[in-house]
Amino acid sequence: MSGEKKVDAVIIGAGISGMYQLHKLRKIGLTVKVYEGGTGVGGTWYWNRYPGARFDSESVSYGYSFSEELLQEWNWKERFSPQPDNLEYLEYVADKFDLRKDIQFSTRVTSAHYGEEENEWSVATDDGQAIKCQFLITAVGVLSTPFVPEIKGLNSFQGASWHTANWPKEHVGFEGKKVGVIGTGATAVQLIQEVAKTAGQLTVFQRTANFCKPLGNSLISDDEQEDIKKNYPKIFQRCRETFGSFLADFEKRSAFDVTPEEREARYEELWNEPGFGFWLGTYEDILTDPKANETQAEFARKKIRSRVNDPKVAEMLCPTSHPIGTKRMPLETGYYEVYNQPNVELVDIKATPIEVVTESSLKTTQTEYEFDMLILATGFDTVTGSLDRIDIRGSNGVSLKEKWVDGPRTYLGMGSSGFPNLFTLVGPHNGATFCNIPRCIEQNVEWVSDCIEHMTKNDIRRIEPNKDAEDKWTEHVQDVASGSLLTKTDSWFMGANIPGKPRQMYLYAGGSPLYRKTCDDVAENNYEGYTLQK
Ligand code: NA7
Repeated sequence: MSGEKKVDAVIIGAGISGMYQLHKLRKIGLTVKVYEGGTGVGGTWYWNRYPGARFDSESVSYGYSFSEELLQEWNWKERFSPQPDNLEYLEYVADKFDLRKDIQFSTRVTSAHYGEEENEWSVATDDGQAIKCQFLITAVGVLSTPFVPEIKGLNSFQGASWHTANWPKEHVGFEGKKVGVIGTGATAVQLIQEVAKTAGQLTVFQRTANFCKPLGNSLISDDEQEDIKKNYPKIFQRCRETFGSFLADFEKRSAFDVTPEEREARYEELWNEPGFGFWLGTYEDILTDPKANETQAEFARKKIRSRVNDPKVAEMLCPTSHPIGTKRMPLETGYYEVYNQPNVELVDIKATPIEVVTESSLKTTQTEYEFDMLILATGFDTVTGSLDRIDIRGSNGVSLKEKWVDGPRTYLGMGSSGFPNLFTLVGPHNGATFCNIPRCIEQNVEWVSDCIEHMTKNDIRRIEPNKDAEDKWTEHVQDVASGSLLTKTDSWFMGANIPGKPRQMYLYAGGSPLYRKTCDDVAENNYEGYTLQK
């Protein structure tokens, strides 16, 4: 290796968390180097350029809250902002805070090894460079390692083919094309609505039907813009108080505290309201009581049936295999109506599984479909995937991936014992993974920054989670989820979308306010559960 350098902190990733972490550490006076695999900033919004990609959080609740000036300068154009605007916003932030000068683009970190003697991390990158640092901060994202399932012959396909998270920068037109889409998760739902507008023929391969609800997007008027800018403190305060840091929050009553008529009326209201209210703003027992859950699930199925003309197709689109709300609910604009179009076909690949992909087609057990384009909207190796692809080794050369072979073990989702001075932003078991993500990213970044500032001010050189604190937190993460229906569903929350991945809860499901309080208490009690050394 050549050109070994040294900085106080290395940050891996220049998405929303890495960018803010860089800004904060610079303010404390640290020297920082950020490595980013893409050619620009933006993370999720850099990679996911597929047509239809947009926020499913309200734009006003999504942007950074740390700079009043930024809040007042930036105008969100749509209630749920589309990807090109989101990327433009993050590029604007990078310019405004002059972030790029400390970011090395088109570079991936391949390994990071901790050296006990010098209390330093040695970080290597795929351009053959090396750098040393005291603090290693992963800002690698939750949904950033695309998952491509093993489908026989997939590589032999000669037409255009991409995973949605590797969408090309150039314009992709669907006019008159025969397009296949595999998957019907939140990504596919956004994409399918767009492809169906112009494709000659669109065939959607669905394994599991999802509960989707209307997004309720609209343009933000000048008057609304003015109002939003006056109300940012209230908006962010609201986000600090709600379970998932969204604007919506659960009601403090059971679905059975009201009459069936009242319940239906409430579901109707939530269905028609923009955003996630129908998911995270419903009765408090929806995610714990199967009977309560079924009242809402059946309401959603009725909505689907009322929007899809062919009863057989409608039934294929009605989820029956999991409780409503136990997967991230895709938000849609005319998704169900797409299946009324003559150019769109839905294929149930549980009934007729995919057998093989050829140079120009996909064959199920029943039919062969010819395609010009085959799109994989098959999700991600979530939460741990992007950490696993880096060879991270702590004290005594122990590998993080190997330590986590039966599932992650963390303290607060921000670090792991045996890995001193490593902070995993939005890592496994972290409150930020089940959250309106930028809101919780800010909490993570601010907590880590305060911790590092505390260390520098007090000449503390090393911080490491204690094994018993880690054991307790890891157990707590599973306990919190165990009472809920979330654990009953095969979702990416449970790692169940990846063959062979240990099936357990990867997110902290205790809610943002409790997570925030726990982290604050730990810091106030002199970083309880950590060992700090001079
Ligand atoms: P998701 O939600 O993981 O969805 C992936 C989709 O791909 C889902 O419909 C899967 O079906 C399908 N899939 C996965 N593997 C296969 C195979 N082998 N064959 C057929 N179909 C398959 O990912 P998204 O990108 O949509 O959304 C991820 C998050 O991004 C979302 O939660 C939002 O937070 C934004 P399955 O349901 O597993 O049967």
